[in-house]
Amino acid sequence: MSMLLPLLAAGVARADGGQFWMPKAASTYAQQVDDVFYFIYFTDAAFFVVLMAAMIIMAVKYKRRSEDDTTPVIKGNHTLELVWSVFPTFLLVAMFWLGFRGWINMSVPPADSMEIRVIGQKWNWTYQYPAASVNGQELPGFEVAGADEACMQRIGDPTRDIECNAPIVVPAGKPVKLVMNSRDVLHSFFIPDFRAKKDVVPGRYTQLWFEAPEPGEHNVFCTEYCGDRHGYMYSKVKVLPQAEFDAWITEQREKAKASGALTGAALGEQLFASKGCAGCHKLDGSRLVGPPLNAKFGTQENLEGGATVTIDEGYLRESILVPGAKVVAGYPPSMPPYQGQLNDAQVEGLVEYIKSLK
Ligand code: HEC
Ligand SMILES: [Cu+2]
Repeated sequence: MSMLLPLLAAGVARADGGQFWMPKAASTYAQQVDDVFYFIYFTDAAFFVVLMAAMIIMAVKYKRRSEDDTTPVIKGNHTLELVWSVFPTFLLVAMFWLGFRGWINMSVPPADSMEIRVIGQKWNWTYQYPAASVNGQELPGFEVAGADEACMQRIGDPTRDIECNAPIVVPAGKPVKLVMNSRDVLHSFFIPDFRAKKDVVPGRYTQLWFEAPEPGEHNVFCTEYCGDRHGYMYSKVKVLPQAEFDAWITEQREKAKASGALTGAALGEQLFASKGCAGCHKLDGSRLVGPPLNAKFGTQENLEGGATVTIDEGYLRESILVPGAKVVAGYPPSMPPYQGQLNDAQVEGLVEYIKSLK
């Protein structure tokens, strides 16, 4: 009977509004993930009960009773074989269908998503918000640096509050797309309540999107073991009502403007001039030594050798660090590699700057 306990537990409510197996479902696609989980879970549970019962009944019923008990010769049963092949096929197709539907939904961010950059680093998260023009005023982007230094210094101190890391703040009822990369090793961004998880990889950009219909707070964990303080890569998603979010983000942008520190696209703009890019690339659509870089993001590029690529964050990064890897058709491979010349924050800034060019 104790075998059945976890099965019964599936219906037990938790304090956070979730159920025994799953925390509260707090994103638009979370229910679809749970549907697949519970469908597979109860299918397995039902088969488990039927199979174990059949095994026990048959073991008792057909036990060899005497020395001269003989085994009957059975030549197969087409009806039975068809039933046990066809019936599970339908179950598997249903599992595939539920899973595939949810997966497609999770993989494709809606076109009107708000974009936030997430940078993983031993051992905190950094969130970068884009610049915007508010009431005709140009306000810069800003960064919510993952960890409070003084707090992190006390790591290992048992009285320390674990919440050193600043939360990622997002609006309720609006799709948010995270464009993520790592500055060092593999990390993974996981929001259990949203059923959202994606690896955060050095040298590559990965995407994750979600929409949280209700305001609230949810845990963020790193789920890729990344060193001895991996467990401290803990943060929160703070979902605010749209109006509160707007007030928050404008305040942060105004602070960034007042402080004048360059991050993201603004840093990229400054580097574009200071690192010699402007000597070979124009931003008005015309050709210089290299191709113009405005209005390029998201378009297709023809490469030397006949291939084409979509210009995305990964391609831009590679074109800056190792230009020889993919050479644009009709241009000489004359761009110097910037690998080792620019740090990650600088490359990220240049990528954001090129993305922003119309
Ligand atoms: C000496 C000239 C030169 C300098 C300096 C230079 N580039 Fe380039 N760049 C080129 C040429 C030529 C190409 C096209 C051939 C190729 O793909 O390597 C190119 C290609 C690119 C591409 C791919 C463009 C596309 O349309 O696919 C990007 C992005 C880029 N450069 C960014 C930069 C950035 C950012 C800098 C400064 C950090 C820079 N470049 C500095 C000459 C230069
Ligand atoms: Cu990590």
